[in-house]
Amino acid sequence: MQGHPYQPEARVVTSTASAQTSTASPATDHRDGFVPFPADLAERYRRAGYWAGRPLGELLRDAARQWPERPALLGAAATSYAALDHAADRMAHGFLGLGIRPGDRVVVQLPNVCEFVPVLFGLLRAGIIPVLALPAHRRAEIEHLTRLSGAVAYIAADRLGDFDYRGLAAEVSATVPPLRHVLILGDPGAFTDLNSIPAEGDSLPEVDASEIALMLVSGGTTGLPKLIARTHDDYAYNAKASAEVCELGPADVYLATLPVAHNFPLACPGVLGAVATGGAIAFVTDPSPESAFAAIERHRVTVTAVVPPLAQLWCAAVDWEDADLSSLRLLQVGGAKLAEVNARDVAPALGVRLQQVFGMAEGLLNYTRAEDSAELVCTTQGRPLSPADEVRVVDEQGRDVADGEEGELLTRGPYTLRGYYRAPEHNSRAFTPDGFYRSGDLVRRLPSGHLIVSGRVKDVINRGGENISCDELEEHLLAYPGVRHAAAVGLPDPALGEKACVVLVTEGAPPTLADIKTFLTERGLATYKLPDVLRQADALPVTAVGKIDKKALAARY
Ligand code: OOB
Repeated sequence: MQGHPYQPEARVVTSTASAQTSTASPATDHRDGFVPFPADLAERYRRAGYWAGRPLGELLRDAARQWPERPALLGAAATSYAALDHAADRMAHGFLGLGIRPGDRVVVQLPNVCEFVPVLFGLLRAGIIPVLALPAHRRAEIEHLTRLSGAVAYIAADRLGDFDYRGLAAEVSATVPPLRHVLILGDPGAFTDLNSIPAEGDSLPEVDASEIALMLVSGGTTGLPKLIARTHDDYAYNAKASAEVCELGPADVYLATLPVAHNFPLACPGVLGAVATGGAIAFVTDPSPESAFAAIERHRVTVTAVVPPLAQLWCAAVDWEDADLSSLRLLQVGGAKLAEVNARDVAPALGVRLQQVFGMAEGLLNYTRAEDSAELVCTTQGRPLSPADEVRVVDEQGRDVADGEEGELLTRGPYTLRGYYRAPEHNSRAFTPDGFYRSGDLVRRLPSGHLIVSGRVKDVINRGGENISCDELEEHLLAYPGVRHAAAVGLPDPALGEKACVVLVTEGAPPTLADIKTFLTERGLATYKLPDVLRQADALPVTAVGKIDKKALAARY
């Protein structure tokens, strides 16, 4: 198919694979374009016990065996682990009964609702690969993710707020023919009711733990969003080791406050960490203090994860919201840099322990620990989760710098990807020849191993924890009539950390910010990528090599 953004090629694509070409038909085998862990390292991770060789679906099986009567999901009513286990099996049979096969990809775009959990485990148990889209994604992203993954089905809720996902489903299924099934949670309209699919079957397929379990969407790269294929082995380790660091257990109640398709609330330790340790899980679709505090009080929530702007808002809100937050023992904050002054507020304002988390969907996770001093917790973004995480901090020439000096963070380890899915050309730049992922983050490392995030070299705006690829935004802006040059830059913002500013060089009458927002929305771009500020310029500053000088540009405004 023409214009496919990936190269369907050999079964195993190395990180230095050649340039992209398009061929007559898209690859349908899920392993085409997957970059596996090298065999020797995989063996080492297995032997050291990081990889248990058990598929993710078994996490729930084990929990149901160990704690059948304990609450797993806290919705309008509680669902026990035994009931959740059963519901996940029914889902798995239902998907297979529709003709979706193991290895097929399914785009899942559900809000933070309890039903997400049986859907996820149903897919995992059937060996079907969920591609986890964010509720905020719109036509541009969903169409791209569907094509890139070669998805055969799309699962969404009927609506969230004032957005109707059935309209989006209609558009995407019209333009991406391999999409054969649209399953809707709620009122299905013209589509299939997710809860009506046949749900009986004799047996489920054997799932190989070294295979792809699910795909996460990367926010932090150039151009269109990339897919991160996580294996059962690596993701189970990610969730279990994170649960251990956070001392999660059966008495815990985890609240999914951030969108659950995101790695942080999903597996750091999040929903999967809670399942692995028999804890209960509650969800909110609205993270405002009003709604989240009510959920914390009602469900006696003990742990949750937020982005820095939300942490700030929650700290302020204790002055006007009188909910009982006494059950909360741990507040994880990450996704963007938490300023030290705001970090110092958390414990006294909310009466919880703060944990800073510096992570990425690509893998590496850093956590501050329970035993760390208040100083470390408030001034660093934590240290690597695993003893097998390899972290290098390098200068522009790729040479390791001394502790305390700033450099780019490179990493490799038992749960860090070895290449983006179906992106050989990008992979040749995003990884070193020996397989280290170039994070694009600038850090300083302390002798204790703790990292302080000090900036970034990648062209991304981190808008309150949501990463916006400048390339992607600029590409859309250049399609606006009369726009000759476009540049997106992050500007400091007290609430968001950074806000998105676009600078345009135009012919004729310049558009307003509202014009640009309408235009981008019509092009199907997710709302969190819409600019906050628009500036007009006669020309854009360029560097010595002729690239747009983003630093100079940001300094101008
Ligand atoms: C998390 O994952 P992503 O994939 O949405 O974003 C990753 C990027 C990082 O490379 C870094 O640039 C930034 O977001 N970031 C932070 C940070 N946490 C993430 N920058 C400064 N301080 C932090 N604490 O954002 C994510 C995934 C798992 C756990 C937590 C966060």
